[in-house]
Amino acid sequence: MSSLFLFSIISKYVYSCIFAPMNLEDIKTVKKLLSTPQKIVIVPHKNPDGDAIGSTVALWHYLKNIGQDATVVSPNDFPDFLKWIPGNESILNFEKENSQSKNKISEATLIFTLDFNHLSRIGQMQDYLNNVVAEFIMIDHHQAPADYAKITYSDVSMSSTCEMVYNFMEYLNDTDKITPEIATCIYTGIMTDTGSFKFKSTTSRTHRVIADLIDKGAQNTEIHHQIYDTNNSSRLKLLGIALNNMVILEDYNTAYITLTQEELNSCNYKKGDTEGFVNYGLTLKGIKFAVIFIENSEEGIIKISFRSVGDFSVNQFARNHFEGGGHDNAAGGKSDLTITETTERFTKLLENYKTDLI
Ligand SMILES: [Mn+2]
Repeated sequence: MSSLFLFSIISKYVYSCIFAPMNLEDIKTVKKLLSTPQKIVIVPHKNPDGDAIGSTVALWHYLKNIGQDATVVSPNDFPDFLKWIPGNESILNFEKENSQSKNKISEATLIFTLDFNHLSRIGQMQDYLNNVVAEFIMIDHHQAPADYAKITYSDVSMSSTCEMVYNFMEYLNDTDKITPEIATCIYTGIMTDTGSFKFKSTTSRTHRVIADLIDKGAQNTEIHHQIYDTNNSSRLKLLGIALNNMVILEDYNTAYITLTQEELNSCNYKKGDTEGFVNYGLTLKGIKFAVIFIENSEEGIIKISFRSVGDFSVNQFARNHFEGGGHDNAAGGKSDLTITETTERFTKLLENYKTDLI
């Protein structure tokens, strides 16, 4: 056997492991499930972002339109900058509409979990989902999926769960059922998860999907405006504090930002206000690793976001040191130490990564 031939077999195998479209058997199973009336609950992760809300609400529209009984139940509230998404008003908040949410979950025959792959990502809701009879369908692009779903559509090469929801509808031969509302939801999630189509996960296919969504009624300029032009003076003031606090560690091509609870309070902090702050570190020339540490007195922890450019895997870094994880270039984590102790520990850890970062 020639080595070239062997190489082509191995690379095909590796390719099929990394890039994982839904297999035919799973597509058949989904078609069969959706050909009979189901009671469906769709769940995003806790503290849902644009991709989590976009994908769950897009799927909700689609399932309703094909005659299914469907409800989105979110583990908690979602940020104001998403509160214009068509259909967002139908989302049940598990924390605030607890008994209604529990009823929907206990009656469910089918549960979709979107944009996460481990039930620990849904907080208190986990206890209820562990004990249901419903079958699970997971659609997600994070690494290391857990094994709780009957159907696992997991593909870490995907830009977003929203792009996967588009694929999901394509697998079911239903892209002609994409309404302007669905197109808007999917567009929003792809846009927010790709940093407006600039992250490495953005492929030519992503752009083809986006083009089709515009053809199907997504108002792209309006969506950008709704998501990004929502600053108020207190959020801009908070950004000012964050940038002022930025520490640049040139030896490690790393920049980090800290925000204490007191600083947040001084700017009337609301959930979502610090969205995107971490990315400012990466706009510095030469910086490969950017981090933000945000104190949360209520939970008694420091919440951490990690971003990188290039090969440095923040997913691994967050998993190894800060009880978190995510993607290669974007991940989250937490620390039980004080904010000063946390940044000290972080800076010390960097010594072990010097060769990866220079
Ligand atoms: Mn996502």
